[in-house]
Amino acid sequence: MYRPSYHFLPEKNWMNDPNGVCWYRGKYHLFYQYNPDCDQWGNLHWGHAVSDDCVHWEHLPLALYPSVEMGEIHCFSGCASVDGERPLIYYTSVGEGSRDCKYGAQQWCAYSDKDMIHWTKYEKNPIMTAEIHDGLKVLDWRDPFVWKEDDAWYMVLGATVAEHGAALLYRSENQYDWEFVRVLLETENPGEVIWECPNYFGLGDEKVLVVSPAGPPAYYIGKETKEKEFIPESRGIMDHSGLDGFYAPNSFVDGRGRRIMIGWLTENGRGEIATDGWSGVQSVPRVLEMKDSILTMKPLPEFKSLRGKAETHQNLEVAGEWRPQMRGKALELCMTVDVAEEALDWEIDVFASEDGKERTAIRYNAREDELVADRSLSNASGRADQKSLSCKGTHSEGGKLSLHIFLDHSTLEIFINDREAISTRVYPDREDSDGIVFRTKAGGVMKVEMLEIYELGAG
Ligand code: DQQ
Repeated sequence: MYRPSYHFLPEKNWMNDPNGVCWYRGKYHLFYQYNPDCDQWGNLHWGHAVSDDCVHWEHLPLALYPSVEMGEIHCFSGCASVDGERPLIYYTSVGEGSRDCKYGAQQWCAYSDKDMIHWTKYEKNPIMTAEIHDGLKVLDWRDPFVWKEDDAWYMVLGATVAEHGAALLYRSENQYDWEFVRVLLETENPGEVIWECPNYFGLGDEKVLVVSPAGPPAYYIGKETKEKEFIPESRGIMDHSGLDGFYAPNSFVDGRGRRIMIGWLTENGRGEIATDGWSGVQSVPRVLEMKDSILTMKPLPEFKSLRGKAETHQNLEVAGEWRPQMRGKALELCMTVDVAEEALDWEIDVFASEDGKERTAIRYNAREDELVADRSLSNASGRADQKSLSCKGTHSEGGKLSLHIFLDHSTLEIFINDREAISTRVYPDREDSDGIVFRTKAGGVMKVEMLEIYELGAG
């Protein structure tokens, strides 16, 4: 009932962060944190899948197993580095006791032939231990992200430094021997005691640092000096969900030069609903672009290939309640709503049962220019998490709000004005919770300039 049909997920068991997402020899590769034993976090391996279009995936054998004989019990998150002589995986190796993830994490490497299927752990692992920081106390040190620049290789790692989330920068001439360069950036927000899964890349004329601070993934846009110092100029939220939805995103550049990002759609919203042999979903991949120092984020256009039956409307005026004909639990909705009029609140129910008892409301509060995903009735039995998620300030310049929404049984991803998103999980229990309802308060008229609804086939 809850299992998505067009999102990526393994056949069974636990999955969390996307790892080592990359484009190599004409194919998209997706690795991911995976527990082959059960549907709970633990015993972390790296799962692997391959795709021609980043939409339809083929499962491949597990890529990384913990080297138990070397004291490793988890292969934590990391990246793939595919522009050297042979493909490499960099990841964080975690063990027990003095090798635990808080104090004793190490950075390890593995290599493969061009097939990317058989991975061998590098003979001289670890490639880095925390001693590399020369006295600087670095805790929860993990999640390597590597890129090549000029004739050198660079890596950022996430950590806690002096109780602050931080991203640290390293350099290597040969991919295996690394030196610590500096703390690239520390959070200015005292609530963020950790930064996980940093991604650092150039986009347009800017540098972007994306971090997962055990909350909504954030990004900094800034400039870099010749000495590789990062000077942030602005900060934004990529997705207003974090551990309630979209977390630990990983990005790469594909053969068409696009920066594509995939994030883990967590299962935390289940509340009292037990998992049933599987857990975790990967998001619809997002294309990132920079326009006038503004980061934009759009769903990967290849997802259009999944579109089936369609319903379209133009210049629709909704007063009271209106239901499109289309129903379903695997749908895409694109719309532009006129939000120029100040006091007009409205909502769109998705996953809505015929009697309205089970529904997820996507609500617009006009005065605050706020979009809310209200999960209070998403599961009629009340067993799932009912917390609302919201985006305050939708950047609806020119009085137009554009929403691009993906529904897939228990996933909800709302792209807001191509700039940010609310992505989360909902667990509708009823067969008939497949309706859509547009609603305004009495006297209000919601002006929908354009609405397209598509059925989406399996990925
Ligand atoms: N998940 C991994 C860590 C990472 C965290 C462990 C983020 O490497 O920091 O499963 O979700």
